[in-house]
Amino acid sequence: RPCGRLLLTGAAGGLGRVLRERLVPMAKVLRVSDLVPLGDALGAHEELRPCDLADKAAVQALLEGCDAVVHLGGVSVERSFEEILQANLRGVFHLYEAARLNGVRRVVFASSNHAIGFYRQAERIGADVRHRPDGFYGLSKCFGEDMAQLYFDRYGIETVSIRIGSSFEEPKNRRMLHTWLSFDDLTSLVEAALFTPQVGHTIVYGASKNGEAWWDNAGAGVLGWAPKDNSELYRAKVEAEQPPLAADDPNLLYQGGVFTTQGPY
Ligand code: NAI
Ligand code: 15L
Repeated sequence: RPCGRLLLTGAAGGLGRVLRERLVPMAKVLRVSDLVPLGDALGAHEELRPCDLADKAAVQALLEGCDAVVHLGGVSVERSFEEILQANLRGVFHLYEAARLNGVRRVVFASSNHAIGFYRQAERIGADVRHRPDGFYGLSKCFGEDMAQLYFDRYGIETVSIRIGSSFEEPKNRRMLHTWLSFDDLTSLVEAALFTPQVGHTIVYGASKNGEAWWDNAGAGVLGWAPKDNSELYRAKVEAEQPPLAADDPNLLYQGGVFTTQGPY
């Protein structure tokens, strides 16, 4: 088990539940945390630590004794600015301050394609383009990436920011045929992000080896990561279930799809 104590935030969420199982072989102790109850059943090498990311003192205590963090916790869709402010903006500040104060050297940050969601699907972009958030949620991921950069430049805390596309069991619609990240590819990416030496602050797109990619993924090379799964396997099913999109449908125009039109809440 290459990591000593590894913290997983957002452990009760969709990806948290997937990674909670899959991170077990990577750490001697897995500390799992969320705002909502995680149940009482504990794995042999698990510690349960409920915590609100908006509570600075609580987050400082949460990171005590940890060697690394996989940070999934927060609001994961478009919501009011106030909600995003607490969980994502304050939350990510509290996390990095706690990392600094507790000597935690590595963070894997769940960023999102919605940090660049207003790029058109016709564009092929790298991780070095200007942010084009498609809402307050996407904006909070831009902030998280910049926070990671600041804490690397000032304090040497390393982060891999993964701009996750759409990580679900299967791609759910036509847009996700481009953005899908399988759970196996997510796991190998998080593992590479945790254990590759000297990543500084690396931004990488989290997408499987799908047919038509929108993203040039130099960060993947830095991590020695290559995805294995391919959404093409699901194309026939998705296209049978979902009629073709109209030419002006945001799900066909923008990389962030319908997030470009959601809110304000
Ligand atoms: P999710 O919404 O299922 O899980 C997020 C978890 O964070 C929830 O269990 C929630 O209770 C917790 N949380 C919310 N506010 C909190 C607070 N104030 N304090 C502590 N915990 C809090 O989201 P999912 O799909 O598991 O995503 C995980 C992470 O990955 C999120 O940060 C999301 O933004 C990011 N992401 C996910 C994508 C996906 O396709 N699933 C795509 C892009 C990014
Ligand atoms: C995200 O950032 C969300 O957390 C997830 O629920 C999906 O909506 C995903 O992006 C997506 O763009 O498909």
